[in-house]
Amino acid sequence: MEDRENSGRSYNKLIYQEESAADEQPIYSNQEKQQVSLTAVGPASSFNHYKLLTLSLAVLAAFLLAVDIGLGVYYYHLTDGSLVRDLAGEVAKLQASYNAAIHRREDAKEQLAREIGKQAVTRWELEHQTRRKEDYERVIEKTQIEIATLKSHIPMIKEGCRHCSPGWTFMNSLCYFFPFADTYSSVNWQQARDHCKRQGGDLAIVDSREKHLAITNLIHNYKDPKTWMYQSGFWIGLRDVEEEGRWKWLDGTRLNEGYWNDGEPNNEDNEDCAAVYPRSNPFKAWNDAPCNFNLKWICEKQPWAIG
Ligand code: 2F8
Ligand code: CA
Repeated sequence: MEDRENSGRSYNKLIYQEESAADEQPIYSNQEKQQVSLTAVGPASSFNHYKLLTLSLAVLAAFLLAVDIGLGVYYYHLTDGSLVRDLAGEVAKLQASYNAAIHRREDAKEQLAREIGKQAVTRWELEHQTRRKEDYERVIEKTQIEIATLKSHIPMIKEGCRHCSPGWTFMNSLCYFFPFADTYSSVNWQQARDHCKRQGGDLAIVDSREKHLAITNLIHNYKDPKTWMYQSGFWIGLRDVEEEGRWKWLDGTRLNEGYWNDGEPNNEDNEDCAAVYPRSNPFKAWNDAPCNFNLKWICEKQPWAIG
């Protein structure tokens, strides 16, 4: 209580001093004033701080309000303004172009499937044509060999025309007949011999190397790789029918030099008749076969008088 009265007195004293400060001598020195001010800092200073705080809060509130209003305006523009409409339009356009792209992709897929199908057909056709081309090439190759062979026969035929019957070939001073044409079917040994005899000849007697090479050279081009080797033989006039293993030509002479394949003659199935086969090695061109087996044959006969 006493303190409060003291402080009140000090406060009145201070006011009084301020009022009379202009025309009176200073009662206190500066140092004393400072001491007075320090003793008077209490309630007045707190009041200023409150004012400052209030003012700051008011400014902050005003600022926040402004931000709030700004955000509201911005949000309005976003949600209700042209920006949103523009974005919605863009999204719709993007959706439309996406749909169109999907559609185009589906179309492209179908087109691709159609093209793949066409390509497969083209590939099959190409394979087919390639096979046909290979077939044709084989035929051409075979035909060219046949043409060459036939050309090589021309001199013999020309000569044969002077010395042999039509269809017979003149070789090594004798006339030979080869039933190469398909019109001649295969026959057994005796039927073959009968055919030759009807033409004024007999089955060929191949009793010299020259004759043998001329014959094998001629039949070589008639080798059919698709036919079993033992079906592409030609009967000749050689048998061991009288005595097994004692081979004799039709003119009664004994066989001197034979051109048997390896392991032949083997009389495998009562094989008493000899045949010549188109072989790459002409020195292994003979085989003994059953006389009732069907083969082609080779006839020979004397030419007309040479002169
Ligand atoms: O293996 C050789 C053998 O081959 C054929 O018989 C499987 C021949 N047969 C005919 O020509 C009919 C055999 O003569 C020949 O020895
Ligand atoms: Ca045999």
